[in-house]
Amino acid sequence: MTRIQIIDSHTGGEPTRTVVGGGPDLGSGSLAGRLEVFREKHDAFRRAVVTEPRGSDVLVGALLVEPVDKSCVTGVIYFDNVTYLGMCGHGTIGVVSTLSYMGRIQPGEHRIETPVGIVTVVLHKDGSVSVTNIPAVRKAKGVNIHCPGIGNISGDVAWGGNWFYIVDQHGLQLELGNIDQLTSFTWSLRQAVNKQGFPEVDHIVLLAPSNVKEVHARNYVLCPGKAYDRSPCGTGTSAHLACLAADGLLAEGAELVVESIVGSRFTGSFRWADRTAGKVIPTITGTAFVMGEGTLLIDAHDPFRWGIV
Ligand code: PYC
Repeated sequence: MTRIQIIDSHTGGEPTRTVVGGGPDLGSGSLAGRLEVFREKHDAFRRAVVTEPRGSDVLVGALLVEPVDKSCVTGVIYFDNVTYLGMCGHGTIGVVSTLSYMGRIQPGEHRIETPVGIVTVVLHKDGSVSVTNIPAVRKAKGVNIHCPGIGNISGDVAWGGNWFYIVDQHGLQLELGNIDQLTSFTWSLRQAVNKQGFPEVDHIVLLAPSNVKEVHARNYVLCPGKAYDRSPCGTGTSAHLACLAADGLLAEGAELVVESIVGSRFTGSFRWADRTAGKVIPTITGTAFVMGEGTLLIDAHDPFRWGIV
């Protein structure tokens, strides 16, 4: 029997399963290198942790690893039901709350190493967490896509730790009751964006105004494996901030409050990293709650021990 120690949390409704023990040996290379070892040699471990029958399409995994940079409290590699993520905002907030629950960190500032760079986090005394992300940037503005069955759509392609196509003119109601329609719309859009010059895009963001006065935008975010983000998506909000900054629609240091399709909120802001290149350093604040801990058991006789493939 193989044993994997996990702690489950959710950030604004979006779950993170942090692997705190029993993970595969990925060596001692860079985190980007170790992510590739994970992908090439231990993909069954990813499936066992986050996919059915132990997990579900919405679950994001976070494998804690030794950081290369010893000023970091941990290294972490994120993964979901189909792939690996360079960074994950809701996941980082979940990891910080998990480390706090484990007694590994106290309120204050800490550094966490990810495959795409080091992020700085602040665990606030009230339990909320601010993540200062790696630089975000808009790659292309007003990218016109022809989507079969939908028509022509225009959106921005931006990086916030993952790649996003961000659309605000879509004519859809961002309501939980419309999840099937939103998912099929964004899934078609993703195929079209990928075929029409942007193969790197693996998340789609739909934006709309919110009904709540203090909230600046509501979003629906499609993740790589077709699940939708229950949180407002930290890397998606980072990419959104890069677009607003590039268009001069949000000032450096001003707050952007974004709500997810389930009504949970992140507050974001940015500072310029390189104004000429349009690069910003986003900070995202949200709250996670630890909701379970345990040991996953991998029984050598179980035909579905590595997930249903
Ligand atoms: O919060 O960055 C995020 C995220 C990515 C995928 C799901 N959540």
